[in-house]
Amino acid sequence: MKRASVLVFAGSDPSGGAGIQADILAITALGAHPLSVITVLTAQDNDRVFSVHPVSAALLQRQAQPLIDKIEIAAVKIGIVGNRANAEAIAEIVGTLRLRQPDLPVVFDPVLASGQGDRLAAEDAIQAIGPLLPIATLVTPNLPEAIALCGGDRRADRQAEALLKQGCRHVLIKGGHGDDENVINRWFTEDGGRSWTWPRLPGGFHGSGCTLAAALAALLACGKSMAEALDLAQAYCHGALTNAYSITDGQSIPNRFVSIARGKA
Ligand code: PXL
Repeated sequence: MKRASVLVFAGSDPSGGAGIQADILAITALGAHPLSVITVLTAQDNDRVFSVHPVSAALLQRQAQPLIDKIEIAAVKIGIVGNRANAEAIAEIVGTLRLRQPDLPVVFDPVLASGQGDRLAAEDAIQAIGPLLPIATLVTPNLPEAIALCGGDRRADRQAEALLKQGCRHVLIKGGHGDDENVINRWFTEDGGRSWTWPRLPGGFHGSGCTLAAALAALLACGKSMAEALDLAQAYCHGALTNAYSITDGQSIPNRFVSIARGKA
């Protein structure tokens, strides 16, 4: 039986909570196959990032080439890229793939810092990700990222408008970083959108954003529409957080082995 492949560009998180380790689990759990190109090595635990080491753009390209030469890519997921040179290399690879698949879905999680505010790029993160906004089908910033990417504007509709103007087709602004009772995630697209309200779960999680973006890429790879993918991926992510487990004190690890239907482990 053939599985749809998701080409992932993301950083390694040795703690197993976030980054490509999270993406591999979420994509596998949702029935697609992860092809994992590592952009950055990090030194971190479940709470703090201690250092960030981008691979060279040539090594990034070297990892991707045998995959794109042989395997049909059904979706692309982009997490942290480390620097501008890597962002440019990824944009070029996506450009090549789109010559034969103009509709290839690309999910871009524009991570500017870890959940605790630690740096995840070797350069200015906003500068670094510039080439990726125009090629994204869907961008998934959290509230601080949406504000930072839009020059400080605090209104979600104006943030989304600014991002859509840069060329991406859909924007999901995630409310997880607020402190209201509920988390509101807002979807904006050229001709509409909608919002979802989730009860805010107690405690902190390491890798929730990666889990959601990877789940979205897997569902789009499996042929779901954007509206369906957004619906199912959030339900899956909420289930993964509800069933999160602890490995030490501090942030918990989302449990990616939950069923999409019931959000149960
Ligand atoms: O959750 C954002 C993120 C993405 N990628 C890597 C990370 C983190 C957060 O820590 O470490 C590699």
